[in-house]
Amino acid sequence: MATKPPLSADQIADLNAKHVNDLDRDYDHLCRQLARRGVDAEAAVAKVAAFSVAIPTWGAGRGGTRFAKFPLAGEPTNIHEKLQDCAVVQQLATVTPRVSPHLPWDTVDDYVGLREEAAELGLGFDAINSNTFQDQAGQPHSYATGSLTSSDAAVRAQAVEHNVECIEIGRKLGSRDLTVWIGDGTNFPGQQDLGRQFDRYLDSASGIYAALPDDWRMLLEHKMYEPAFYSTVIQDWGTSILAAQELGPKAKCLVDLGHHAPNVNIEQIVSRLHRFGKLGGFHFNDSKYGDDDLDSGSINPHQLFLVFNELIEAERNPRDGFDPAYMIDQSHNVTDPIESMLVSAEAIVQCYAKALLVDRDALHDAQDRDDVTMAFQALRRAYTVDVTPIVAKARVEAGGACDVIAAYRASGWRDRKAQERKPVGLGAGIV
Ligand code: PSV
Ligand code: MN
Repeated sequence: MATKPPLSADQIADLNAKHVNDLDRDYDHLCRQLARRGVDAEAAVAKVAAFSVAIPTWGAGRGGTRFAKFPLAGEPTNIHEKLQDCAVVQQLATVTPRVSPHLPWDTVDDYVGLREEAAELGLGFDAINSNTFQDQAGQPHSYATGSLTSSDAAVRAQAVEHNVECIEIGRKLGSRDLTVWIGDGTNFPGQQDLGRQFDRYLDSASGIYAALPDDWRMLLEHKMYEPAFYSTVIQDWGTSILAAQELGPKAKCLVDLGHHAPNVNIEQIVSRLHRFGKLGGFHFNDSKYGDDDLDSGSINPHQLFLVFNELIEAERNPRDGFDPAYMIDQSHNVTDPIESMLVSAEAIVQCYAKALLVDRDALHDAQDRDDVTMAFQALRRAYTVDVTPIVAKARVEAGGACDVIAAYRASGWRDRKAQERKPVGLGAGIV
């Protein structure tokens, strides 16, 4: 398995050659425009250069729905190939230096070796995601009745043990967060006692919490519904923060942007969680109806901007600390996953950059004077700026591509992999 970075720096520089003059001109023009408003574009470039978002190993493969998966020639079929594809994303986008693995999907015999392999590709490991939402071959007990909240103590013990094993593996990989999402819930009224089910969750989760190293966090991910369709145990941020408060300071809440009721004010949830020191992380994606799988910023980039606006407010007023784990969590059903991750990373950084351009003094001053129009204008003026040159400038200075999609397509990566990698079978994908 080749473990050097997939593309060479010269290749990327060659691909950039025809864009850099235009980029410099566009960037200078934007700097002058922003300077007239008293906004420092260079400061935004520096912040963007320091920003990063992890990418999910499972996002490197073609996803699917419960109906079908349509494989892509050359898509990765194991963790080693997934790491290579993630390395391509990082080389071109430069803001995705870590991958978030999912166990047991990414199980290997040698995790120390896997960490070295990733490091050679220029990657580290982010939060470990446990999986007790499906049965695995050879597992003694089924999760058909739930996992951490099952009425069967042996099932609960198995689910706790899996999470503890995830922590042990994560230590070898250099992670410091365990993300726990469970699909537990019910499909019928009366199927389970809603209160006792939550009690069982708290009891099992405290068993996992007890195994956390001192510098680790347990990120509790809520989701309104799916796979359970009548009730879900950890269904919203209210239940999530109650559980996190009960468990202790190392337990935080993770907000997956697609896991809320339609039209919920997610930016306000961000603010609330931060207020009580429980904002642990994000799964970025977008959603039109009830899904959680569309590409970040593809449906509602304004919401993403407003979320970043709250994150910047939180960073400026860190209270007991501000260190959320950012990760993309999407299912790429109809695109080349590398292209989706490149475009999504760019959309996320663009919304961050726009939020950086908000004139905070003007915003706070307008808020204090109850000047509604000017408060909204402070946000609108930043949102309408085309920040492409700021984002591209930071990326090119970090050795990445000016035009990420053009560079990726010119690299011929997927066609080469289609020749080398074994084909993927048909079947249902991740829902
Ligand atoms: C559940 O829908 C989720 O958002 C969780 O984060 C899972 O780990 C991930 O998707 C993959 O199924
Ligand atoms: Mn998620």
